[in-house]
Amino acid sequence: MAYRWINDLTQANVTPRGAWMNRRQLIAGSAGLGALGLSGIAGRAVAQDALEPNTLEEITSYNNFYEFGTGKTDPAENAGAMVTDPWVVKVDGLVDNPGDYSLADLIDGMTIEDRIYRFRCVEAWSRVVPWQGFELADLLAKLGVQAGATHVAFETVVQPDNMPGVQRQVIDFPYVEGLRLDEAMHPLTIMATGLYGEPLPNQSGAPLRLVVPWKYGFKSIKSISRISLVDAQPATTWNLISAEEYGFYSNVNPTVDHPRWSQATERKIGGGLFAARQDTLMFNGYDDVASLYEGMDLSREY
Ligand SMILES: Nc1nc2c(c(=O)[nH]1)N[C@H]1C(S)=C(S)[C@@H](COP(=O)(O)O)O[C@H]1N2
Ligand SMILES: [Mo]
Repeated sequence: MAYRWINDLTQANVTPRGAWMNRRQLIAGSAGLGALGLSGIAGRAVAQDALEPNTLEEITSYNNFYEFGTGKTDPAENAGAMVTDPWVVKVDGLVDNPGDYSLADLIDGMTIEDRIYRFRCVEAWSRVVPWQGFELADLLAKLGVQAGATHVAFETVVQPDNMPGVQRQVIDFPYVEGLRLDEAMHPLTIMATGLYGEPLPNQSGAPLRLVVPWKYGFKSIKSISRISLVDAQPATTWNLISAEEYGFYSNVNPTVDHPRWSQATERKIGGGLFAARQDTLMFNGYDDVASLYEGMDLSREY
């Protein structure tokens, strides 16, 4: 599998020394990247100092993954039971190459990249995550999107025996999510396969999850087992649960409050209980996507 460094498209970002050394080893170990690539990375590492990734521990010990329970530590405690190998992803709908793909066949030909992204949960906590993954647009090109497709729908695997939240039916499963096709094709939208240079831990959505950094975290559906190209806006889990609170778009927007709390600020995980809250940014700082929503009233289409 190819491995290349792609700078976060819209954010100045930092690669902390430890992670950078790790990345340098990863890249040095892959084919096709010479001294030029390494010096390019070094240049960026010096120049950028805006995003401070959370630790692996912070990213994997405080999670939302209701299949394993509603508590923040339930996923870390329970997700180990999920079977992620073998893994099958059903691809169906308006697509040239439908089928039941093994994970390896699905991601064959994709280029795995590093993407350090902000992540903002609708509950007003946030963090910064060094993902590995590939652009969803590349996968859609490989699958062959047919004329008439307007949206992409996703489903999470259901393994009742291995998922206590499914057994207790804490919400309806499977967890479902979706994007408009232009959102899905945007280069910031990735399918993550790893973080900190290791395969995704189960609680983070192994072996394959969506990451849409300008939207609230619940759009970033975990442990994907089905991808469908469809011709209408698909149902999405949190919108089904409470449409007034959770819209289909769910773009991060500090000016549109949740009915029960403000979205103007956020608490960065790992900052400690008394750390200052930070301002939430429109589109979580990814202004590049604003053109996708031109002409829309984002207070109505939240
Ligand atoms: N299948 C599934 N995907 C899910 C969820 C879930 O409960 N089930 N929770 C969502 C929510 S609310 C958030 S904030 C993110 C959390 O991702 P993280 O635990 O890796 O930070 O996953 C999202 N994806
Ligand atoms: Mo969330």
